[in-house]
Amino acid sequence: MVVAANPRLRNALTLFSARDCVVCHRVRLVLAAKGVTYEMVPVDPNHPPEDLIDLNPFHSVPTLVDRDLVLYAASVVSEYLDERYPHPPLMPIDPLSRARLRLAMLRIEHEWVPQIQAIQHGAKAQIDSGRKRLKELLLASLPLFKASRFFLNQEMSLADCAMAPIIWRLPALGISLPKDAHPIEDYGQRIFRSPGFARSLTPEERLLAELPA
Ligand SMILES: N[C@@H](CCC(=O)N[C@@H](CS)C(=O)NCC(=O)O)C(=O)O
Repeated sequence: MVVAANPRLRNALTLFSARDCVVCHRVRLVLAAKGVTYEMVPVDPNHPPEDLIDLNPFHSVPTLVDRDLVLYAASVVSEYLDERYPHPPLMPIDPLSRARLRLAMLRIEHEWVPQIQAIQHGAKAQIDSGRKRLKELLLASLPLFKASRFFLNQEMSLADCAMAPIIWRLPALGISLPKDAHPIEDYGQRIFRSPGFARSLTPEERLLAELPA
């Protein structure tokens, strides 16, 4: 392992992150919600740097280095951060609610994020089907956005850290929602207004939508 020898990783906490990536944004939002200071190493995921190749067998971002610990996969990194920095807690305490939120995050990861990646990197047919599917997923979830202040929970949670970066990107992804889907926009505004959200954005991501005044 090359952590100790790498001068880039002298800081206690380092995050290898793309400049515009919905999955990296998820982890940056957790860090921002916790008020944790860290160093971001910007990565072009198509050309991962040597140190990331040494540290992570998948060469993927986000990758977190906390002294000798190297973590990858946004779900693993997010849950670690929530345990390592307990305040404010981003998971409820009862097992049922925790399980529901974990399942929601799994579905976001496996059903929603691939649509975004298709829209951002796919050919015309993939872009069109990605937009259609993402809109369907959003509209099918409308009752959940109406049901509570945050996603499936009354307090902000790790699931919001996975969901809000998607909602932030909707204008840039070319997805507009009908008027009766305003609870989704209202939900977005609630999260975008938190000071942590502004801090979670890279300069590139800041250009994708407008922060509320
Ligand atoms: N399952 C991974 C996926 C993250 C992901 O898709 N990252 C992209 C950038 S947005 C990436 O690193 N792609 C390059 C690769 O996987 O080699 C996670 O949860 O962290």
